[in-house]
Amino acid sequence: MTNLKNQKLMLGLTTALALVAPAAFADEMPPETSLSGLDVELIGREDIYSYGSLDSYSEAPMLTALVDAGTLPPVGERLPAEPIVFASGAMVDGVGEYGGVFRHVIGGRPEGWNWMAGQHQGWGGINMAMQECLVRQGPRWQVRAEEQSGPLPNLARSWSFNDDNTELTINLMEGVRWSDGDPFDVEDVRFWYEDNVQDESVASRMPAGSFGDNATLEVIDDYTFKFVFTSPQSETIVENLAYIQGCPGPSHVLKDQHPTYNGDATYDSYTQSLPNDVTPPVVLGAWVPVVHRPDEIVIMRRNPYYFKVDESGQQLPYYNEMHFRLSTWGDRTAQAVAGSGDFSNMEDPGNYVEALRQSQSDDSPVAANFGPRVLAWRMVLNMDAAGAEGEDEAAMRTLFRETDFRLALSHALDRDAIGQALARGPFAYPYISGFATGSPYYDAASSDYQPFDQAGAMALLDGLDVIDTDGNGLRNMPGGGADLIIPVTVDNGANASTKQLEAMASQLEEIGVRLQMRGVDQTTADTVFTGGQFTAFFSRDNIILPTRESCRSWPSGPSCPHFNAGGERLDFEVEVADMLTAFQSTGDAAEQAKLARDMQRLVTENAYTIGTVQIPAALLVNKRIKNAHPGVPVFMYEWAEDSVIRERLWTAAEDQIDEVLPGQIAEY
Ligand code: BQZ
Repeated sequence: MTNLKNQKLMLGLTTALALVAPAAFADEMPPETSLSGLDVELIGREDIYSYGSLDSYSEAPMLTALVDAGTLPPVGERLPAEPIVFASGAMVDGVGEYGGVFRHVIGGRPEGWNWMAGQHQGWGGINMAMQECLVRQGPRWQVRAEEQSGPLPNLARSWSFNDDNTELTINLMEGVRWSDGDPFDVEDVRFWYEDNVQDESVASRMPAGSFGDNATLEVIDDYTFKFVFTSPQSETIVENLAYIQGCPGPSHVLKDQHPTYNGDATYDSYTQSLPNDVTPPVVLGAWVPVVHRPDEIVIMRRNPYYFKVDESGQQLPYYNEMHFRLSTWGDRTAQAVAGSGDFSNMEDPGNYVEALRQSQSDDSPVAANFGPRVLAWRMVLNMDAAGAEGEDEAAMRTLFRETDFRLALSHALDRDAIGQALARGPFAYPYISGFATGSPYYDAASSDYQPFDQAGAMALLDGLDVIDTDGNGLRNMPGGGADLIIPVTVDNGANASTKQLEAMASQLEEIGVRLQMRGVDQTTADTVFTGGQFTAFFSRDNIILPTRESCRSWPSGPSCPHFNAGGERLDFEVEVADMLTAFQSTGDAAEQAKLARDMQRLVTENAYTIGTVQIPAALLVNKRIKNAHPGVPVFMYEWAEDSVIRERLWTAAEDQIDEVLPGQIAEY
């Protein structure tokens, strides 16, 4: 996989491709202006962290007091024999000082702490602060191209395939403990996979049967297991074991709540068994939620059993406390620019110009660096006609299965106008479907562009007998049916989404198609989308890798994508599904790039989703935060909250923010 950050290489590749590859489509993508700036020194995988034992370990002074009081075992007994050791060479400000608070502001709200059952904790980095996953993707942004051999290890320390790549043996770290001191071991992984992922009644982030074409798990010993596949796989499949899919939960807490082990439990009671108003949950992450004041704040305290250290033997993280102020996504950027928050992914172009203006001043608490375009917006049409409730919905979904219908909607869009409605300036670029241009798999020459063409759009609808038979200005369903009014669900807290949907609606109205916006809160939007409970759905998605939250955009499993969950696959979808399987089963980067180009061609020429625009994003981190490496992308292999490696961040004593709960740890 070419390295994401090496824009010069990418630019060279793209130029080379443009010179060599013939124009594949009548309408090629327009030229793109990149806003990404920084050149960053790329390093090796082992230059970030490795596993090993050190001569001695130390801990945050507040923990020593608890050890002296007999509340905690000594740090050497709380750490694994060979913890993860972060290399100082990759820490721009070196090993850190303990203490203080890292201040997040987020727009989401904790749904509950049972992440294995699909509950989120409010997004914006809170999920990743609590969860640790088998492998890790975020820090890969800084790994040089020739070492991009797959995900980084984490709880899974190493893995290997058998001769014909049909078995993947995984070796777990030994001696890791949950935040309540309970040992992490293979039973946690088995419970995650067999009783959450593979149990169709659990809404896990990895749908049943979607991993390795329904792989089975075999336990070998307390720290070793293997997946057995029905067909050969490759390193790529291991990417699925990263956040958000591959993060085991505490089996010693949850098994008793699961219907398979408790006859009085239901799947609903299981999902709700770790309610957001009961703290602290048991976690593996660097910080533990100890206070949740609804709509106000989640306060997290360091996890005394966290299994990572710096090269001097200091147990991580450095911050004793992490805050998640429960506000809005726009306020996250406003507070970062004002200096009252420490972090923001700038992703609402509506506030880009003002945020950039303020961040340019010398005394600004933050600096803004743009990356490539990784945030893309699209409307998906539910094509699962068989799963529709009622004749009208079934008829609408049947119409959505017509490629000419989707192409008509795509051609009806003036994407330049939508981009400018979002934010004046050079930010927006057309998005059709498939990979965003910031993906290493994006290829402009393989992208069929649907330019603004109202006449062409109307001709396509006429050809489908979708015409205005009653003269009221709205086209009717084929055969003189009902007016064509498409309900579209959208997160009403996502300004950039609602703005674009309004622009899209007014443009489609011009060709006689009405969108009926259904605004819901973020948690409902997430549930509606992943449950396929919508006619149409508008959202922002960052389609960079076909192995991350793949069910949101690709036919990557029996009930994927969410917008054709149970439906019969369209012909091109069958081809894309086969390409995805081939993509996961080859370790050959050139073969993967070709498969990705073919997937991009199919999903764009068939308007699999109805894209609007894509934008670059900029990461804002307060200047008092040390080790926030310059150039961390908002999203590449994962969101910046993972890529910036928060367990390595620290603030000098004189700049630390006072803790709200000094000296405290989670009490179970
Ligand atoms: C980043 C991210 C970290 C989810 C969420 C949110 C959910 C989606 C998506 C983003 C938020 C922030 O994105 O917008 O900048 O901090 O959390 O997880 O959009 O509604 O379901 O996929 O990641």
